[in-house]
Amino acid sequence: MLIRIRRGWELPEAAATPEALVLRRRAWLRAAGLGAVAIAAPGLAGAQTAPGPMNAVANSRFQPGRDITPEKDAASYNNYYEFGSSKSVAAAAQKLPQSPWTLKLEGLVEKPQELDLGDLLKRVSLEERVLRHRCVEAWAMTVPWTGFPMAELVKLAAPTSAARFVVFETIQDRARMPGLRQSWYPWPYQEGCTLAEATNELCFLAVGMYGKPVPAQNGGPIRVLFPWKYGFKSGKALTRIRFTDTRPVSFWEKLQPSEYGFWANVNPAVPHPRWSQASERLLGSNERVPTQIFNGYGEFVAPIYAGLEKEALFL
Ligand SMILES: Nc1nc2c(c(=O)[nH]1)N[C@H]1C(S)=C(S)[C@@H](COP(=O)(O)O)O[C@H]1N2
Ligand SMILES: [Mo]
Repeated sequence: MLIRIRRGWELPEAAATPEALVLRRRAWLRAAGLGAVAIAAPGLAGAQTAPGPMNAVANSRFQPGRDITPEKDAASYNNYYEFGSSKSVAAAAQKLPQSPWTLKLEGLVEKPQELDLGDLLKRVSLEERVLRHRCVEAWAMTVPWTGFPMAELVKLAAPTSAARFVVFETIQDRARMPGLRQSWYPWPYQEGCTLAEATNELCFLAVGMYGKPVPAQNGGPIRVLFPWKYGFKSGKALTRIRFTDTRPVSFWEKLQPSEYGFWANVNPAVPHPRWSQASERLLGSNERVPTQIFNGYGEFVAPIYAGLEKEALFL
C-alpha cells in the first residue's frame, strides 16, 4: 500500500462530513440584490458616477449575489506564507511598510518602468467592485475592493508582440517576513497568467478594501485579483510584474504540480486530489454554499479558454 505523507500546506479546512453541512438556499432574494450590498458598502450606494471612499466610482457590473463578508473576518483569516503558514498573520504583517512602494514593469515590454505607487494611482481611475474570492482550501469571502483593471497597467507597459504571459511577483522582505526563512518554499511568491487573462476585465489590481487601503495582511499596498481562479493565483504585495514568452512555473505549481496547476480555474466538478471542491464555507457566517464553475464568472471569462480544452484548466 502506498502511504501518502500529508503536507502541511493548503490542507482542506472542511473536515466535517458533507451530511453535517447545511446547504441553505441563499441570498439572492433575502439580500434583495443591491440592497444588502449598498448597506454594507457605502461606496456602492450612490449613483454610478459619484465617487465614494478612496475617490472610487462604484462598478456594479459584477454582482456578487451574496452578502459581503464582515470586514473583520476578511482581515483576520489570511493566507500569506511569507508571514508563516497560520491564518493569523495580521499582526506580523503590520511590520511590512506600505509606503513608499515601487512596482516594476519589466520583461517583454516597450516601456519597462519603475512606478511609484502613489504616482501610478494618479494615472488610473479607481473603481470599487464587490468580488467573490474562493480559496482552493474551500473557504470563500465576498469583498468590496478598490482598484483598477489590470488591463490599464498592461497598456502602460506596452507589451511587445512576443509577450504571452504575465508574472506577478511578491516583495521579499527578509527582515520582516519570517516565512521566507522556510527554505523549502520556492520564494519569491510568484503566480502568473496569460496575457488574455491579464487583460480580461475581471483581472483587477486592488489597492483598497472596504473603502480603505488594503491592509498589509490582505496584500497591501497592491495585490492582484483573479476572482474566477483559486485564491492562490491572487498574489499579494506586488513588486514586479513581468511579461514573458514562456509559461511561468508558479509558486504552488513548483511545490506540488500534481495538486496546483498553472490555470487553477474554479470548478466544483474537479476535486482537488485530496478533497472535494463541490462547496465552500463563507467566512463570517460559516454557511456552506455550492461552488460554481469559474467561481460564477463564466460569462466573462469562459471565452478565454476556447480551444484550450486539453489543458488542465481546473487544477
Ligand atoms: N504573496 C502571497 N500572496 C498570496 C498568498 C501568499 O501566501 N503569499 N496566499 C494566496 C492564497 S492561498 C489566498 S487564498 C489569498 C488569500 O487572500 P486573503 O488573505 O486576502 O484572504 O492570497 C493569495 N496570495
Ligand atoms: Mo488559498
